Parts: sequence; C-alpha cells; structure tokens
Amino acid sequence: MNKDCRLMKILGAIAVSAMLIGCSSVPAADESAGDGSASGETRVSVLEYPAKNPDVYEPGNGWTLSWSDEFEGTTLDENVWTRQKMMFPYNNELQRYTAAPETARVEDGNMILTVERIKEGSMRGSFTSARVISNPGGEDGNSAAEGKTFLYGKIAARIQVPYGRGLWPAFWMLGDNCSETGGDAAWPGAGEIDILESGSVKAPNYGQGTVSGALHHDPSPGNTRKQNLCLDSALVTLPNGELMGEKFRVYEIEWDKEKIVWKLDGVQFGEMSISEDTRDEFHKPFYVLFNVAVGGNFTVSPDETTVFPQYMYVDWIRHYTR
Ligand SMILES: [Ca+2]
Ligand SMILES: [Ca+2]
Repeated sequence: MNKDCRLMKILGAIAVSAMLIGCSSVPAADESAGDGSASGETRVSVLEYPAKNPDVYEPGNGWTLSWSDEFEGTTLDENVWTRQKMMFPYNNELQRYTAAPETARVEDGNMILTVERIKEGSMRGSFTSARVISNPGGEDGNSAAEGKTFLYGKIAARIQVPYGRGLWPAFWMLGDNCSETGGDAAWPGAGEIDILESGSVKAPNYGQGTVSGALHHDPSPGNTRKQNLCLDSALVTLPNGELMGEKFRVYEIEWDKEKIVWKLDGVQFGEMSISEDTRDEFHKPFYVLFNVAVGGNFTVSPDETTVFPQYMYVDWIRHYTR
C-alpha cells in the first residue's frame, strides 16, 4: 500500500478469473440501461450501503476467537484505533486523510469510512477520506491508547468496500516497529502484509471486481538497504463482472511461521512462504490499517462516472488462533 511496486508483475495464483462483458450482470439498478451501450463498458448507478447479505462466516475447524472489534455502540474504540492524519499521502494519491471523526464513525454495528469530494477542479487534495490504524504511535497518535497488534493466527474482517473508478480500499498491516508510527525500522524493513487491496489499474473494470494480496519487505542482510521487495501473493477477479462492493465479504489471512494464506469468503486465493531468512519481518507483531485511497499509482483517477460520497463498511475484525 505504501509504495509503487503494485505496477510490478503479478505472480499470484488465480482462483477465478473472468473478463467483464457488458453491463448485464451488474445487479445494481442501472439508470443508463436502455441507452444501447455497445461499448462493453460496465455502468453502475448506486450500490446499497450497507448491503443486506447475511453474515454466514465460519472460521473453520480449530480456530478460537482471541480478540475482535464488532463495532457496536456509537463510538470508535480510541483505546485501539487512531484516525491517522495524512495531508500528503503516498503513491500520488489524491485524497487527504483528515482524521476528522466523521470520516470514520461507528453506526449500527459497522465502522464506516467515508470518502467525499470536497471541491471541483484539480483532483489533488479534492477528496477527504479515512485511514484508521491500530497503533497509537506516530505524530497524530494517542500515546495513552493501547492499540492492538497481531502475530500469527487468522486475521479476518467483514467488509463492504466502495466501488467506482478510482477508489482504492485497503485492509492491511504494518510491522509494529515501522518508523511511520514511531518504530525503529524504515519502510519496508518492518514488513507489510496487504490482506485486501482493490482497484488495480491492471485488472478489468479498474479493479472493481478484483482483490489482491501482497507482502513487502527488505531482502537485504539486516534490512539495512531499505530495499522494497514486493511479493505479489494473491489475486482473484470475481466472475461475470461482479463488483467487490456489491456486498459484505470476508477478507482474511491465515498466518503461521511457514506461510501466509489469503482467503476471500473462506476460499483460498493465494499463498506465500515467509520461512526464508530474508523474510524475517513477518515474525514480529503487526498492527492493522483500514483506509480508502482515491487515485494514485495503483489505480486510475476518478471520472464523471465515480459517485461520491463513497463508503467502506467494516462489520467486524477478528483475530483467531489455534
Ligand atoms: Ca528482511
Ligand atoms: Ca458489527
């Protein structure tokens, strides 16, 4: 999420892949239907937030819940979560993370990240969004908070991602010793685990039906050279032009000393070994991040088809161990 290597080659396993064909498979109400669109371009009007699909998630045999935030109540648990302010984001992204409470709020059982367009004209800086992290460090953190870190196990979140050209939602992790939040390791020497990223410019329909997972780390001895090696580990595109944002889905990793496995709604779509000596980053505690970027190097810029505001709903995040 932090840097540009998403433009490198995709190595991931592909469980399901389908090119988009026209708009007939998009289930949302389609105001442009009947225009005889022959371009093959997918047209979507407005998806429903929150989606109504029931939660049927099961963690699988042997997994025991060790921690969760179900986002009940009316406020974000500020002992765990920090809304990170970031006025100059990475990757040529267009949004600003303002840390305003309304950009990440808890309501009706969900944490809701909101992306708004606040002005017309030049897109840079014209959007506000949220970046919510479970590390209280960093210049905008609350050092009195405990935060929450994870080492191994299953980390899962039930999320309805935003949709539209130019949206880049992410659910990911950084090593707790990352300098961005006050640690001693410059990125990516603390490691990065991307559980969910959607919106890739490389994927059909601006990645709206695609999710990818990756690792970043420093392969140099002692992590001294600040090299960024991106391990593209997981990639899946939904069939029939389906959009990730049409409903809540569970995005998760299963992480042990040998490997990390990526799953979407319980179905594995990627795996990467972490037992190599150079992958030492992935055997220490990590904190979690949820954010929605707009534009930037991973995706495309929004255009007149992109609806604002956009939302990322997080029903829950859970950590299971076994
Ligand atoms: Ca390393
Ligand atoms: Ca919930």
